[in-house]
Amino acid sequence: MPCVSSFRSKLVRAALGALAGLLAAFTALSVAELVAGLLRPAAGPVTVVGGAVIDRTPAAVKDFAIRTFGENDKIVLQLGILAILALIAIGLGILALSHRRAGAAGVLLFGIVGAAAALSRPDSAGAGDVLPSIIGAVAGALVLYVLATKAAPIAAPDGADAQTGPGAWSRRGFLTTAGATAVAAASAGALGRYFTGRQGQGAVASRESLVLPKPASPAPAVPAGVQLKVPGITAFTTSNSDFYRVDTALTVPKVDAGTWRLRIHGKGVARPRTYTLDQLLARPLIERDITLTCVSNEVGGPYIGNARWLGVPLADLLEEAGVRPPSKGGRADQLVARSVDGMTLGSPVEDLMDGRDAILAVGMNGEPLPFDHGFPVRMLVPGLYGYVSACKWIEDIELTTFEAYDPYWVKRKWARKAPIKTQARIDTPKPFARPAAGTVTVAGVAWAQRRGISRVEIRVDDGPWQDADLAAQAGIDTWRQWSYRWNATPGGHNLTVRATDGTGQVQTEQRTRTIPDGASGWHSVFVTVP
Ligand SMILES: Nc1nc2c(c(=O)[nH]1)N[C@H]1C(S)=C(S)[C@@H](COP(=O)(O)O)O[C@H]1N2
Ligand SMILES: [Mo]
Repeated sequence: MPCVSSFRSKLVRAALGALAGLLAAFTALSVAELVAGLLRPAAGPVTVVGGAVIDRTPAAVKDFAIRTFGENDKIVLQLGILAILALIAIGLGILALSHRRAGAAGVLLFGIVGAAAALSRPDSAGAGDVLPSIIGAVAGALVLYVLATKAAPIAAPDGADAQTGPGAWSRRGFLTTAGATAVAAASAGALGRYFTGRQGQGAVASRESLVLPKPASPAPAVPAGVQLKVPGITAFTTSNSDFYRVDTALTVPKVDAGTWRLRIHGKGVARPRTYTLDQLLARPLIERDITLTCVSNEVGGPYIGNARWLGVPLADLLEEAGVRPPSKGGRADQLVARSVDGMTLGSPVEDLMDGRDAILAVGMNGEPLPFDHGFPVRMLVPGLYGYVSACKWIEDIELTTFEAYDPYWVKRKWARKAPIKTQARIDTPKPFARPAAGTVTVAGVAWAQRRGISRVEIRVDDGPWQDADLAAQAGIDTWRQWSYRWNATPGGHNLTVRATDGTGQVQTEQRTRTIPDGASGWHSVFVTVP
């Protein structure tokens, strides 16, 4: 049966090629991980290619990714990159069976793509960053060449099914080499992860040994009534582990507090300075409850959290540096904060010096900042969305103008200035809940940082707006809880909420997208009362 046999030999060929290609890719990535672990974990190929993809993703696609995958967006991206690599590897492996050199060259080409991505990253540490991708690719290319050589006699049409003779021998040879390669690559990967972990240990130790000083100006006592006793309502203070995380970092920067420095310089800075962490901690610290919100938060969305932050008043440092706000003749109207991973965020100097509690935070809910949230120091400005203010892992502050420089997200079509919009969210009942008829407590949070919340209203279906009960207000920079006792009648109902800020401005009904400066519109929830 010549047909079956040729089909089988084709299948064997494809399987051998696929295996060789996948092993080559596995080797390339593992060796790259080892080299990156020794040099700089952030220069690993999946990290740099992922980072380069994030940098080049159009705003709308990114918004879609955040909306669809939420905080898993980075994992989805990395799995996507690995899946594409695997497909290409299989193709190159099959190609290599007939064209060894071409297959190996294909693997090398990917090394060059990785190297180019590494150099294009804003946090690139220079030419050394190409090494993980290049050395990994060379190892992968060698593996593919050798495996293709070993596979050639088996894959040859006549050798494929031989149970004895040269075919069997070469099959054994191929499988032995393949197995040894898999073991070696896995070991290289494990060693790489070990070195990566070791690189972060200094940072972990510096965080564990950090003792936060007592604030010179403690946060005002939180009024007892800020937290309503309604099941299902969001906690007034978000714990560090529950706090949302939004950033572009594929590997969370692990910064050693001992070697960390913050530089302040630029236009109108009469006295540029560089601070150590100890120098910042020796200054009078303030502690404040501040609600941080992401501009990518949809109406009713989860990207908001409230914490007790401890830090240095930013305006003090700016004044010491000789910076004046534009209204007092200052030459710089934009402050650009830069992080160790090359992210840039720009805030209006006027806002930072208008008396609000803009801080360089070192503490979050009584602990040093978690690595995910910017250890050792991050910026935080009440009233501004995170992308124009809340720089994590900050290391550089440059005074400049909006005219002269567009930071990361502004280059990607988000607004230059983005004060937080008034919003209200229904936390309970959840969408499509089936509460029993009778009294149902509708409750949630509302926020309008810097303005505060003066009123929250609920509307059932097309009925009249009814006042909700407001919890105590901790301050104008935090969210405020509210609740409404609804007499639920059987049927489907739409519950809508709207807030009024402290200036008397009613939250707009007009729905907008998150791009370019934050979503607006009323949140509503549909429930069915059985
Ligand atoms: N270095 C760095 N800082 C950053 C970002 C980032 O991507 N990199 N994202 C910003 C955005 S968009 C927001 S909303 C806040 C989120 O802070 P969190 O992750 O601590 O909640 O961090 C801001 N600071
Ligand atoms: Mo954000």
